[in-house]
Amino acid sequence: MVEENLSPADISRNLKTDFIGKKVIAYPSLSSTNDIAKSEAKKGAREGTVILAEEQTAGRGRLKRAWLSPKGSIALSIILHPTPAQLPSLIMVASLAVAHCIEKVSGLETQIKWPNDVLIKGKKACGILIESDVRGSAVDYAVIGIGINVNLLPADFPEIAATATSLAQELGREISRREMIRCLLVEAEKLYLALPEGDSVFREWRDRLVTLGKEVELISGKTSYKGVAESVANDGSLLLRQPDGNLIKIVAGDVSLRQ
Ligand code: BT5
Repeated sequence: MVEENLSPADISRNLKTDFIGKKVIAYPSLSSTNDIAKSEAKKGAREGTVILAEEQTAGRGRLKRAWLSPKGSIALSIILHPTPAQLPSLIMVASLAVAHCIEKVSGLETQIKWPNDVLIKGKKACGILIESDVRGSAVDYAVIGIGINVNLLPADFPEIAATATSLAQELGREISRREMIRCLLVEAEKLYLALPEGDSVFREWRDRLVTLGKEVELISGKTSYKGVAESVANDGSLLLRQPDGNLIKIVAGDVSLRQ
């Protein structure tokens, strides 16, 4: 392996951010960085605090699905205090930060798949889980959880071998997780701070979505929809043109692209 365990100082030293990553709490092993981030947020952790784990033993995806994050992955969570209006944009901030940094650090091309995956050559290299606590009309806190397959080989894990990839698998060599994490924190802050300035983050996210213009099958809750993924709204929901011509708006779901 290129690196041993990462220390908070490795991440924070001379980091070019104002608040994200100024405080990093690192663990060799954790159940889920999102769970610890949520409990730190409840205890009043300041905005930008990052929870990092070398491995997760109970990493979570959406809808209680498991997220595999053995040693060699990146598993981190960032605590933020967005406004209610910014909440739906956090998935855009996170996926663009990951796409920018994979491209910058490894030179690999990425695709963003609605709503929360970053792919390389059509396979999943990263998953993002945003969780928040909203009280009345105020957001108490939000947590952006990011898992990236960096220096692991999906072939070693039968559950994901067919659908996942990693940076090491695509490059044929390991890369620096430290460099990738530092890049992610800088990019995430830049994109987050750009949110109040207009819709540039939304437009870049929309334009990078590999899902748009394709025939898709979409499962949302217990319902399955077929149609063409026509566009996205600026709250992040997908606009699906059904075969009967109806356009429906879907807030969350799983998409598979049809051949
Ligand atoms: C996600 O859910 O993709 C969100 C994953 C978020 C993980 C981060 S790691 C830091 C933070 N702490 C946490 O506990 N979670 C966050 P979803 O779209 O529901 O996809 C889950 C599905 O992805 C699983 O059912 C598997 O099929 C697949 N999967 C699991 N582990 C994977 C991996 N390492 N690489 C690629 N695919 C994986």
